[in-house]
This record gives sequence, structure tokens and C-alpha cells, in this order.
Amino acid sequence: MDPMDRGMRYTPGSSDKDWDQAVTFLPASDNKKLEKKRGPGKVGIIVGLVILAAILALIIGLLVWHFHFRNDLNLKKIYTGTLRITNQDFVDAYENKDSAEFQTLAEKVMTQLHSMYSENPQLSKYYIDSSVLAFSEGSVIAYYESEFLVPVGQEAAVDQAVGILSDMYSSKVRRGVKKQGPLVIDYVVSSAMDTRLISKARTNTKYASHTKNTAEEIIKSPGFPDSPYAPSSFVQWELRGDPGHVLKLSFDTFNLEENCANDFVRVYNSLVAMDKHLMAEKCGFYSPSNPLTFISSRNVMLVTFVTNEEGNYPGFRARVTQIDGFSCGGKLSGSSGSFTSPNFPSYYPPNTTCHWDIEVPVGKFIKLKFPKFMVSTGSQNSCPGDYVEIVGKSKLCGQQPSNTMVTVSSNKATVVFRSDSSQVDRGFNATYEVFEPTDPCPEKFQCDNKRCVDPALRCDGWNDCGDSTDERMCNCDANMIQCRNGFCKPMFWRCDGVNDCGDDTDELGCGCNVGQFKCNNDQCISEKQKCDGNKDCKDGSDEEGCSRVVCTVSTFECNNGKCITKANPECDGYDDCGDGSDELNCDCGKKAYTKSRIVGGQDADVGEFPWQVSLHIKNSHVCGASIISNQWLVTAAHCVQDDGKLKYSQPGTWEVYLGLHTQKEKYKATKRLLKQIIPHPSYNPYTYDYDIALMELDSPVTYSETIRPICLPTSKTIFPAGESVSITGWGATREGGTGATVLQKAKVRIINGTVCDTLMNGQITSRMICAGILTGGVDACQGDSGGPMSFLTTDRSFLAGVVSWGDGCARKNKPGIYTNVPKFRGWIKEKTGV
Ligand code: 4AZ
Repeated sequence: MDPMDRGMRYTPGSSDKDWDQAVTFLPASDNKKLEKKRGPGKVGIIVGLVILAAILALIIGLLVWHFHFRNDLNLKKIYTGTLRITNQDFVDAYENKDSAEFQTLAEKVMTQLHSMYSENPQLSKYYIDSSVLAFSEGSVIAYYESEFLVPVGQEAAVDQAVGILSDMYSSKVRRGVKKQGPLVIDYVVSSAMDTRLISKARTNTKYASHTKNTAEEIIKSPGFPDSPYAPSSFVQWELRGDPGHVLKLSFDTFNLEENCANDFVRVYNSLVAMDKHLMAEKCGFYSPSNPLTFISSRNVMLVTFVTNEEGNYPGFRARVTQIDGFSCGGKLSGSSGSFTSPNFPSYYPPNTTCHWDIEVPVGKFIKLKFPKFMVSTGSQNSCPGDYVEIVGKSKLCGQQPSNTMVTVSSNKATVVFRSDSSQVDRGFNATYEVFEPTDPCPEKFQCDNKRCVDPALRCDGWNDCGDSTDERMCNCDANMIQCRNGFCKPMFWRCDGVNDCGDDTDELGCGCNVGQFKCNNDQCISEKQKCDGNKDCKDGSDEEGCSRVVCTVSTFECNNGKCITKANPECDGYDDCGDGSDELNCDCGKKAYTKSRIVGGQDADVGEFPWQVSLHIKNSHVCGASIISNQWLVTAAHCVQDDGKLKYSQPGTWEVYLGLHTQKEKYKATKRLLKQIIPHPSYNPYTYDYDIALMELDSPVTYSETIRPICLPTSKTIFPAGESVSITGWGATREGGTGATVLQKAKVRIINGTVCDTLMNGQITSRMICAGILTGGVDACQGDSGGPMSFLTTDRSFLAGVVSWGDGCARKNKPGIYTNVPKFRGWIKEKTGV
């Protein structure tokens, strides 16, 4: 703006005086004109003064508003912390916040915090207040919260100043710290509180308990088990044990929303919610067979439970006990042995160090194997937090592949496990064995990664080493594909649409399309022309093995008595029998949409598996099932076995969701209750043999685009090894992990029963069928049980199997085990009429 427009001419500033002088000496050609102009000058002075006064008032007003009322330019920051007072002894009254003893010591702590902050210019400027939340033993540990009002943009500087304050008290750099009051403090740790815990419009509840001796406390989300937890709530449990003990927190039920940004449980190794002592944040679903258990490193623990505005999940329940402690480390000798992280396979405690000294006979070397390894985060090159160190050899952290190996070229090895103050994980189990320095893999093939594998596994098409060295430089048998990259793959994988070689060799020159038959001379003819009595292939291979023979177990018997040797002729769209009987009852196995957790899977499309059912108990998914008619489902018998008070065998326990896609949108699905459950009478809960059950809906469903039955195979249907099948479910997306929200799908291959029986140590019966990806990574998992293994023919899907069991999930050489549905065709017919 031009200064003249603002009346600045009238401000008694030096520059204006100069200007006035210049006017005085201006030669006047017409005095009248000049006089006339002086009149408005006086008025102007008055107007200008008024405007000036108004501007000044405005500026003052703005300043007052800015510094007094505009708190949004300042940010409320809460720092939680813990400090140790060494010149005080703990008294029981410190557990009670209302006691005079608590109040007196809390006052002293607050005064001392105030003087600590006032020594730092960054902190003194913005400090508001502190409050002491709790004390615990050792000598006395105080847990506090300090509030600062920090100008926007200064947060990082304040975070840093708080960090420096903690460092000043850490034992390494403690010299130089002055005594600020009557309390001698040798340790301060403090950090900004997660903003998600600073409750806004939430209901706030706090519980405190002290577990004594062998007693056990129960903590549970509000409403559990009768109703889902409430939205917008913040609940805290301050848990204590007796001095000299540690606390064990075991969740027997854990079913929260999948997304931790919405609802979560946090477990702290402290009595105050500070990230530096956060053991774990959990959400989603954990199966009771894979329980969550945490151990603190001292006699305190804090559990916080936060929910957002939407909440419709059952919640959790946990037991709190105190234990004397945990042992770890020690001396190990002998030519083999094993050890684990404390509390394995559940979460190890924080602030823990364990040493194992292994000594084997002189002259031998040591081979260490880690079947399972989950040690917080980090990579092998940088293990800033928790780690396992094979001293002088390597440091491991993060998630390592199953059976990670480390060899030590000595008869002595020291293994150290260290966990820091935050973020715990499930830990590891380890075995060691000796080997001769001259022969690291006696009678075995040595992989480049030092693993030893059975020589029979060399060049078998599977990556048994983990680094593929067992599949390099192979001279393949005649029944194997010789890939250009040197790998051998089973011949039946040729032209199956999957790049098994990795360099596409197995998929080259595969001319025939879906619905075509490939003759032995590579000619492609229509599938319909196979076994039609005409030699359509020039080499006649389409009519080979088609003779009409006496019906056997491996042939299909038509209503007119004919025996069809073609594999799986039923419902394939061709009238193989001539009387249509192989194409009867085929209103099944078709998805409505032509367009098109499981471990290693991906989200299914809506309506892609319309026979998939989600079986719920108390609002949470427990098992899968398949629709076989408008009133009957097939599931696994192990899903409907009573477990103590849980009456899984009772129809009233279950809610059935048909046409469900995402667990978050149950309202879009069709819900039914059950009229009856028929588990197979021969089901064996120890071996999982005959793992099949039928469920009758309380009322029939109407088929729709998302609800349709899957076809049942005949008792003679064969699902050949090597064929690809789809597995689907809302189960865990990794072993020990949480269930999926959106229906997951994955492709696996049928595995030869004999091979599978060997891999599964003789546990496979004829009522089981195996499928998987033997290199690992793709499989059904907890929560997928009872769901379908769907075998897709040219145009429809058959229920080949029911998800039953496995050795973990997606492990190498451990296929998933499914109930072999053709074996139960007669029983299903007898019980359901379907
Ligand atoms: C289960 O517990 C389960 N990897 C289902 C399938 C498999 C493992 C476990 C197969 O429901």
C-alpha cells in the first residue's frame, strides 16, 4: 500500500518532517490554490490520528489474542517417564495413590522434575506441570507424566532436550549431573507419549491389581464375553506382582479389529505408557491354539486398550500370574542338544541377556540350526535391538528362514541372546550337533548355504537347500523337464501355465488352449474328440486307453451301465455316457461372475468362491465351510469338537455367514443358524482321521451371485498329483499370525500321497489328501479349517478337500492336509441326500 494512502504523512517521523519542509519551499504559482489545499490537511491530521489509534488498538488486540488465546499455535505434549530414586525405600503405601506417603513422595518428585526442567532452557520455557502416576520397588521407581505446551515447529527440539535429560542420567554419562533436591536420582528415561493414547472424546477407565503368590487375576475387555467391546474407549490395567517376581500375561482369547490404527492392545514393561518400554502392540485375531503370552522383566506391567469410534469385536481376556522369574542360558555339552529363548514359543521378556556355552568333544565342529527364529525387527547386517549372537561368527535378528544354519569351526561356541527394553517377539528354538571338520555333511549333499540335504532330494525339482544349490547343474531323468537354467522339474508341470523352471522352459511350445486335448505328437484337438471313437490325432493318441471295459474303482459307471475310463467325466460338460447320467446334478461349482488367509495368497474377488462359508462364534470367524446344497454345508469335524466349556458341537453355538467377502461387512452377507451338526462318527481327534462334518442350516438359502454350491466329486473321482487346486479362507496369513479380513485365495498343487506320507512322518491316511507348495510360502493356516480345497475343471469347481491340518503353515516340505472328500461321497449322500 502507498504510505500516503495510510496517512503516514501525518506521522511525526523524521522522514515526514523532511517531506513537510520540501512542501514549504515549493515555488507557488497560485497561492489561492495552495491555501485551498491546506484546509483538508488539518482534517487529514485528525483523521490520520484516529486511524493510527485504531491501528495501534488492532495491533495490541492481535498481540493479546495471539499470546493469550491462540493455544492452537502451541501443542500440548505429554512426556511419560520413569526415574529411580536411590535414597528412598519402598513402602506398601506407595501402591495407594491416596495415601499420605504417596502424596508426599509424589510432591518431592514433581518438585525435582520441575528443577530438572528449569535447568534446560528448551524445557523450562514450555513446561506446564507433572504428575506422578505410580511407584514400584527398586529402590523406588517413579512413573510420571510431564506436560509441555510447545510452539508448533519446536516439538523436535523439545523431544531432543528430553532425550538429553535422560542421557544425562544414564549411567554412562552421569558425571556432571547436579543434585536438584532431596531425592537422589540415578536414572531417568522419558519420551513423548503416543498421541493415540492421549484420549480425546473417549471414556477413560483405569484398573490396578496386585497379583500375590500363586493367585491369578483376570483382565478382560469391557463387556467380554457377553458383548463386543465399546467404541471410543481407553482402558488401562496397572499390574503388579511381589518384589523379586515377574508378571506373566496370557491371553486366552484375543479377537480385535484387524487394523491396529483403529483398535489395539499395548503391553508395557512399566507402569506408565512409554514407547521405550513398549513390549508389543497387538490387534486382530489370535487363535487359542497359538496363544499370546508376555513376560515382564520386573514385577510390573501396564496393559492399555484403545478403541476408535467403531467397535464390533469380541475383545480379549487374559490371565495375570506372577512367576519367580525365568531361566535362560547355561552350559551345554554332548554331541547334540537344544535350547530356546525364554518363554518360547511365546514372547520373550525385554531387558534380558542369556549366554549358552556349548562345548563338544575336542576335534569336532559345531553346527547350529534355528528351526524358528523371530527376534524383533532388524536385518542380519544391523541388529540395533534384540539379537542372537554366535560369538565370533555372526549376529542374527528379525525373522530368519526356518532352519537357518550357522557352523562354528571349533569345538566351543558361545551363543548370546539379548533383548532390549522394548518390542519383544516369539524368539527362537535352536539345536546343535557336531560334525567332522573333514565331512560337514556325512552321507548328505552340502548346499552352498551349508545345509545338508538328503542326496535323494538333489535334482528332484524342489528347492530343498533354500538357496537352490541342490537343483543346479542337474542331468535330468527322462521323466523330468530339463530347464535351460539347469533345473529339473517334474514332467507333469510342463505346459500347466506355471513358470516352474523360472526361465519359462517348461512353458515353451505349449500350443493347446483350454478345452483342447494335446496329442502325443503335439497336435491340439478339441477335448470332446478324445475317446469319441474317431482317431482325431494323427498318431491316434486321443483314442488310447478309451476302451469300454468292465467298471472298476477307477472308472465312472453310467446309469446305462457303461464304464467310462476318462478321468473325472462327471459334470465336465460332455455326455460321456450317452445317456447324460455323467452330467446329472451339475447345478454346482460355477461362479456367477465370469470375471474374475491363507498364507501366500491374495484377496479373492467378490463371488469368486460363492460356496465359501464363514462360521462364526460370538461375532468372530472360527472356521470355514462349503455350501453343497441350499440347506447343507460341509466342514471339518475338528471345528465342531467341544473344548471344555465351549460347546462347538452344539448347533446353537454357531452363526453361519454365506456370501461373505470381507469380515468387516457381515451385514452384506446372508446369515443362518444351524439345525443340526453331524460330525463323522469315526473322527479321531488325535490323528485328524475322518475330519469331516455336515451342518444343516435352519432354513434354506436362495442362491445368488455370491451364494452357490460347489460340486461334490463322486467316490471314484481322482484328483491327480501335480494338479493345481484353489484354497480359500479367512484364516491366518502367516503361521502364528492373525486372520484375514478379506477372503484370501491361493493356488497349491496336489501332492502324491506316498510322498506326502514320508514328508509328514507316516501320519497320512487314505482319508487325507495333501496339497501345497513344497518350497514353502503358500498354504492354509489356522482359521481356514473346514473350508474348501476347490478343484476347477474346464468350467466348474469340485470340492476336492476340506482344510484339516498341517505341520505349521507354509513350511518347506510340509504340505497342507485336507480331508479327502471322494472318500466320503457315500456318507454325505446317506446323511444329507445331496
Ligand atoms: C488350523 O489350525 C490349520 N497348514 C489349518 C491348516 C493348516 C494348519 C493349521 C495347514 O486350522
